[in-house]
Amino acid sequence: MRTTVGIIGAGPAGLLLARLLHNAGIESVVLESRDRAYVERRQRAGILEQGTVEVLRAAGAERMDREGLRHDGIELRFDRRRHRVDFPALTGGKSVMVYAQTEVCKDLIALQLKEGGPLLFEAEALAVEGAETDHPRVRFRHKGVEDVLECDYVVGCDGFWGVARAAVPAGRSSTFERTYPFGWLGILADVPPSHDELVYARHDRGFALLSMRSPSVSRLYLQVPADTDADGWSDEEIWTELERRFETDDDWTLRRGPITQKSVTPMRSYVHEPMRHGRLFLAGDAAHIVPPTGAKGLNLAVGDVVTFVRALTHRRETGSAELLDAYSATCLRRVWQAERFSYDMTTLLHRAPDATPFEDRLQLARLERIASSRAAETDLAEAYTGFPIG
Ligand code: RFL
Ligand code: PHB
Repeated sequence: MRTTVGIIGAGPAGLLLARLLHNAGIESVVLESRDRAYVERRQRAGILEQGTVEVLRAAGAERMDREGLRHDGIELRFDRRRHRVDFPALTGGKSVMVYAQTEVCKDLIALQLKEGGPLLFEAEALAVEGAETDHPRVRFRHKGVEDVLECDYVVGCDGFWGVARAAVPAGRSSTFERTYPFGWLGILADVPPSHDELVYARHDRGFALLSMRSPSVSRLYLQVPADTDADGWSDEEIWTELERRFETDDDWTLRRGPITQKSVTPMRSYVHEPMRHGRLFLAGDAAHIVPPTGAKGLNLAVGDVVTFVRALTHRRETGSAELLDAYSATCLRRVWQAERFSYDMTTLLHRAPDATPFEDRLQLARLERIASSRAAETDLAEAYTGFPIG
C-alpha cells in the first residue's frame, strides 16, 4: 500500500487530519487499532474552544451547529459561594461549545467513509520505519495479516499509548512529566444538568465538576485517589459526595438520576520534544497530555493537525519546507501555554492528599483574586476559550 500521508490513529487528531487533507486534495490512509464502535463510544472530552468549532465547521461537521450547546461562561464554586466567569464580556465576544468527543468522532468517521480516503479499523501499527529517509513506512497488522504502508509523511496520532513516539531515538528527544496523586471518577447520568453552565467546585473534600452531554444527559466528575476502583463507589455514595462538594449557601440543588457509565481517569501532564523526527510528525496526545481540568486535550490535537496541514500545503504550493521545519516549535508554543493553564486550574481546584492549611488558604486567595479582579478573571477566560493556532 502507498499513500502521501500515513496517519496512525483515528481519534480526533487522526480523523480531523484525514478530513483536512482530503479537503486540500492530499491523499491519506488512516490505520486504527480498535473497531469503529469502540472509537465512537469512548467517553472523553466535552468542551470545544471557539477556534476548534470554527475548524470543525469549515471541515464540514454540520451536526455540531444543530446539536452543540454554546456556553458563554463557567461557574467557580468555593467556600459555599458561586462566581460566574463571563467569557464574551472578558474576551471580546468569545465562547466555547459543549459537543462531545464521541460526536466529533462519529461525524468525522461518517464523512471519511463517505468521501475520504481509506480508514482501516482493526489495523494496528506495529512500528514506524525510515523516518529519517524520504520514504517512511508504517508496518501494521490488519485483521491478523501483516502489511506495510509506504508514505511521503507519517503522522502519529496514536495517543499516549501509541507506537509512533517510540520511533524518535531517545538521544534526540526530551520528555517533561508530572503525575498527580489523584484522578477523576467520571459518571454519565440520565438526568438534565443541574445548572445551564459548567460548575468547577473547590472543596475541602476535593474537586468536583458538573458538565453535560445534552439537555437531558449530565456528565459529572469527582476527585478521587489515583488508585480508585470505580466499582468501589455505589451510585448513592457518588451522588451524596457530589452534593456535598457542590453545596452553596443559596437554594441550589443537585438533580439525581440513573448512572449509565462510570470510570476513573488518571491525571498527568506530559510533553515530548520535539514533535517531529525527519518525516514523522507527532500530533495530539501522542506528543502531549494535559490534566482534563482545563478542557484542553482535544483542542490541542486540533491545533497540531491544522498546523501540519498548513505546513504541508505551503510545501506543495511554494516548494518551501520552512513551515514543516517549524512544525514542532510552532505547536510547542501553544502546547506549553495549555500545559501551564491546565496545571494552574488543577492546582487551583484540587486538594492534594498532603495539603497543608497554608495551601488551603492560598487556594482560596487565588480564587478570591479571580472573583474580584477583572485582570485575573480575564486571564482565565482568555486561556479557557483558547489561544490562537499557529
Ligand atoms: P486519542 O483520542 O487517544 O486517539 C488515539 C487513537 O489511536 C489509536 N491507536 C492506534 N491505532 C493504530 N495503531 C496503534 N498502534 C495505535 N495505538 C493507538 C487509539 O485506539 C485511538 O483511537 O488521541 P487524539 O486523537 O490525540 O485525541 C486526544 C483527545 O482524545 C484527548 O486529548 C481528550 O480526550 C482530552 N480530554 C479533553 N479534551 C478537551 O479538549 N476538552 C475536554 O473537555 C476534555 N475532557 C479529556 C476530557 C480526556 C479525558 N480522559 C478520559 C483522558 C475528559 C477526560 C475524562
Ligand atoms: C467534560 O464534559 O467531559 C469535561 C468538561 C470540562 C472539563 C473536562 C471534561 O474541564
